[in-house]
Amino acid sequence: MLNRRSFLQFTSLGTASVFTSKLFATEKKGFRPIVISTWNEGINANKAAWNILRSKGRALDAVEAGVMVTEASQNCCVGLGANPDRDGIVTLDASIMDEHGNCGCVGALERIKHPISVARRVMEKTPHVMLVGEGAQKFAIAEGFPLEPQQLSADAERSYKEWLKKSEYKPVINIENKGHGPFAPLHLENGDWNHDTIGMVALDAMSNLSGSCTTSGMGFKMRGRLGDSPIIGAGLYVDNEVGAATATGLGEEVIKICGTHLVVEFMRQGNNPETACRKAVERIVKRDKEKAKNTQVGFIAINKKGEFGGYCLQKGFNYAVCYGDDTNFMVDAKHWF
Ligand code: SD4
Repeated sequence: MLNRRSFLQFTSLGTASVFTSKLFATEKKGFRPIVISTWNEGINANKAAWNILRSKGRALDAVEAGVMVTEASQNCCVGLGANPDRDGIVTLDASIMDEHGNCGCVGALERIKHPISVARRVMEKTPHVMLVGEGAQKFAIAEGFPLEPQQLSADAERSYKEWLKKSEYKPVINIENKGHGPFAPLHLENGDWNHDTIGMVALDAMSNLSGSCTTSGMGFKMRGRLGDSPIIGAGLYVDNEVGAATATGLGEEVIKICGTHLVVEFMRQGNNPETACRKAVERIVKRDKEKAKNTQVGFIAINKKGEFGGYCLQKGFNYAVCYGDDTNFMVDAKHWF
């Protein structure tokens, strides 16, 4: 069996994707601090989060700083460069949750670069949990967030024009790792375009958990549509006694089972993170197997010990795991079908 030292050497070679939380579950090893996040872009996001965690910073600060990297990136579909709704407007959703069970969310936010930070302000500065649309934008401006120009990125514009030819809404499985829109891949040459969502959960040196989730939602969605990402218990949930989970994929299916709350409750019952995620995936399958066969949903989770895991419906979902200066690697999640 690999000992921890040889495992770390192995992971630093960047070849650890064959390992899953099973390894940790069987070895009963956890890590603290630790941060995990969805899809390939999670690697860069984890780096920013790790900078905070490694110097004994708060998990909440780490999960905000981490996903801000993705929101600001020109090289992925999260944030203002992302695909628009079917009316051609980019609308962003985000949620954040801390170790005290405080949470803040924004939905259908337009022209603001960092929805995750607005979500945090909602949590910290208002008596509410969620602000949406015009009201969320008004609040952001009052808080000093600049209003960005209303214009599609060149890539989103190209995808949108392509989409308009058929105007057909059809989610594409693993679009996050395929390209920029339902007609992806458009930008796979350099492997850059691979997102419309990032979810991140972290455990800090003080043993506190937090999580964040930020998205442009499904490309070419109906105007006004919200997915799971800004909904506490669906796209994100944190219980500091137990663990934290976040979700990606077709938000409607996640909302219907209160996905991340369910994952955390499964961990509370003693399941390790991977098993908890698998059981939530199973719930989606049981509800509507035929639909599940053509849908992608992925969950990732960490528990209070720093054990981690993920599970998804279809092959192709991966997540980034970081618990050391040189230990930041991708894991291919196990899949149901
Ligand atoms: C949504 N769950 O809006 C998001 C989309 C997503 O990777 O996760 N894409 O339904």
